[in-house]
Amino acid sequence: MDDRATRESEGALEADFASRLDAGKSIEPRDWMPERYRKQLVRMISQHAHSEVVGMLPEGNWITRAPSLKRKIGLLSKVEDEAGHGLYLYAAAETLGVSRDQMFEQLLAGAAKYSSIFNYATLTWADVGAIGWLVDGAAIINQTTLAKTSYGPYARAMRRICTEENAHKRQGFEMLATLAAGTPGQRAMAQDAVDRWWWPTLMMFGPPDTDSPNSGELMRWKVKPKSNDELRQRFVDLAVPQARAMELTLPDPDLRWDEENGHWSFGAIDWDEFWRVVKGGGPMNRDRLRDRRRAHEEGRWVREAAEAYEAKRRARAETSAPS
Ligand code: FAQ
Repeated sequence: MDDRATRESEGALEADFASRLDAGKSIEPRDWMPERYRKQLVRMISQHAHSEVVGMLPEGNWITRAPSLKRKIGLLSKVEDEAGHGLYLYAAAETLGVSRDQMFEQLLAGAAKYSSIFNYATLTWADVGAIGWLVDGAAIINQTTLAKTSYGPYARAMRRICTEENAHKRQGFEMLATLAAGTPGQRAMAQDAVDRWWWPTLMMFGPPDTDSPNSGELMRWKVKPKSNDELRQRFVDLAVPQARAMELTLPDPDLRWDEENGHWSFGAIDWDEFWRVVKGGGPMNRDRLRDRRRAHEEGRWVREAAEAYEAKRRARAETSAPS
């Protein structure tokens, strides 16, 4: 094919891609897509997968210290769900031509991003409740919109994940509400956890729209249905009445109901802190990577055993296949 014919056929493919998006149809792995669309999805889905897997660490720390059997079972199952979410998301990213090994390599080398929120320490049991209520609550707001994202495998993974995250959020709220209604010491512990997790949770939604280099492209391609600031505002609007229901305060003296626009207006976010954490300078960045590397090493025998089992199964299937 000469250059002109190639350009014309690429133009037709691009037009077809654009019309699929305009018609609200999903893009599937075998469909043609612009290289940049593929790259943006790999970036976003792999970061999301890493967030789920690194996100197991702060709460995982509390499994052996849960205050009762009931709480231990609830937490254990939440952390297991997060491993499953990582799995769905790595599988969705693999449909775009990147291997799971490549993604793990980038994470373990410290070259991949994951959510800033998981670089904060879980100091008390109440932090487990605050993560469920605030962090899972924020993740659901973001992920419910991503369930309508234009890339089919990502959208389907999101629908499944959102169902489970909803249960996590409710579990976290119930834990925190129980502490808030408990002894003065328990109540203080719940309030302290909310004071420490509130601002980092608002940062989870990413930089303000005016400083978000990827949003324009992602929204044009219907990968990201809503902007960072829109989702952050929606989260605040839902969280304020929930905090009030538990009689806990949110650590923002500027939080006010705005009659004019019908939203809660909130104070300035410390974006210097956000970028410090994203660039590796948060309180727990080094610990998280160290623990993730160790977990990967300790799981090596499981991966090797699974591969050996699969090789044996294939060899057996080949020898028993009719010739
Ligand atoms: N942390 O241009 P934008 C969970 C980076 S899942 C670190 O606005 P974009 C479940 C961003 O990557 C939580 N980095 O980027 C759970 C970009 O850098 P790059 C994870 C961040 O993609 C709960 C740069 O800043 N959820 O919590 C963050 O348009 C409890 C410029 O930003 C997802 O990943 C951040 N917070 O919007 C697990 C959802 N924010 O790559 C365990 C899917 C931004 O150009 C326990 N992702 N950056 O070098 C998204 O919706 C989007 O990617 C955003 C960022 C909203 C995160």
